[in-house]
Amino acid sequence: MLSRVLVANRGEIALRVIRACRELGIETVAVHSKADSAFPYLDLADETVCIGPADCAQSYLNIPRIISAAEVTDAEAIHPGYGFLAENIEFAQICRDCGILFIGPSVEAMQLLSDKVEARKAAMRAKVPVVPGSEGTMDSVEEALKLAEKIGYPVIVKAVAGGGGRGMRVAHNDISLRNGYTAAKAEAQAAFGNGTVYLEKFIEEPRHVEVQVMADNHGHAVHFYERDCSVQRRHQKMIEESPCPVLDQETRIKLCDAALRLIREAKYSSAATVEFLLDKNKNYYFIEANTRIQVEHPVSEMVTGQDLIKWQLKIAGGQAIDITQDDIKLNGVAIECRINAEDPSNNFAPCPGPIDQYMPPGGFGVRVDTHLHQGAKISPHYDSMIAKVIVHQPTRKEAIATMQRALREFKIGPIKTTIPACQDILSHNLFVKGEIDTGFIDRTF
Ligand code: MV4
Repeated sequence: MLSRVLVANRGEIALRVIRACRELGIETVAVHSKADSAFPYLDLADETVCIGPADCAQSYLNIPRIISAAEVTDAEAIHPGYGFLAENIEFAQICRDCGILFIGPSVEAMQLLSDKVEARKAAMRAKVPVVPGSEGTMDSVEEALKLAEKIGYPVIVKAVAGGGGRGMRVAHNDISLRNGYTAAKAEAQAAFGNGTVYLEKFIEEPRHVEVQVMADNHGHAVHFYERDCSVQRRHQKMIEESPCPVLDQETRIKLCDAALRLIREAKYSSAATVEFLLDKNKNYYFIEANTRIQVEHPVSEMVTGQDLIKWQLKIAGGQAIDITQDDIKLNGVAIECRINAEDPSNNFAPCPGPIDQYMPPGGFGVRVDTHLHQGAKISPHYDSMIAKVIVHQPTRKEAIATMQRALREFKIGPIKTTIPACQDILSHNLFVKGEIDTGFIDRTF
């Protein structure tokens, strides 16, 4: 077992990791910026280190400062949470070079899966269905045009290094493909320093379904079923749920087994998410894999009764996964709403500021993951997500009712939050029927 872990993150996920460490008897070091020094969750760690000013580049993204903090506090491992350095391969390599355990996959697995064409090739080797498209990269517009003719329009040009929907262009004919190819390359070069692109058939109005997996360093891998994350606004997830409301049990098992085959092919360890698109005919296609614990991991925890952060910590400490796939049962329905400090009536503009009023929900089936408290100040320097409300109930209908009840109780003021936007979605008849896809929000609201 690990003895001391540095938590290289802030806010709710830092608190989430600190809590899991406490329950496992692992000491924690919490790092924080000057803007975050008043947050009470820091007192729950065994030690705290101020690593710099509010600006992320000088604090939560500053590798030398975080490594130094780990060295002076004698932390043997670093949990990166999500965002910040969680998928930074250079950071994982530096941790390794410094003899600090990075709580995540190996550098080699990160390299393989962060390259979307390499990940696609690995999926093909593992007989995981991928979207019809290019074998490798598209090195000229002529090559793209030729392939588009073969697979048929519409197609989508994607950046090998892509993320957050950047470096992507949909094309419905040769002319828009010529333009899209050039635009995607330029955008990817500017955003990621890598203009390499590939081509896929464009799947229209898909659902976003992702499988939670966990693997250890002894060759064991298990899945924790799937999450449906189709409720997204401009590539930002708003509501996630498990299980996916439209999957039958047979397809579910095939999908989850496919995710496990990819994870084994990548010789993966720690937590991963394998993302798929699900089309109107319930065909699923692998699109990418995330090598971190994700924001929405609690919905998988609620439906399986498994603590995913504890598994990450145990696996990093060298323990084997000592449960079998049969021990992981899907129980009921969980839904998560992300609460952001944003104004839904002003195009979701960030709304930083002091929280004078704070009244969280509670009661049967309600979990709130947050670092908030009355008197907290929301800084403009960081992500606007300030809380997650997770509900767990036997059925989807009951889960929606519990979420409506919980959001009605949740009082945060005077800053604006996405609570009313989540309430609108939850009461929309298409959401209630589960008849949604990734375009639902942008079409409907
Ligand atoms: C796609 C697609 C349709 N067809 N690939 C968007 C971000 C990146 N993770 C992959 N994305 C998509 N890839 C093919 N071949 C549609 C999307 C997409 C999307 C995917 C998941 C969740 C929300 C989305 C919103 C718009 C487009």
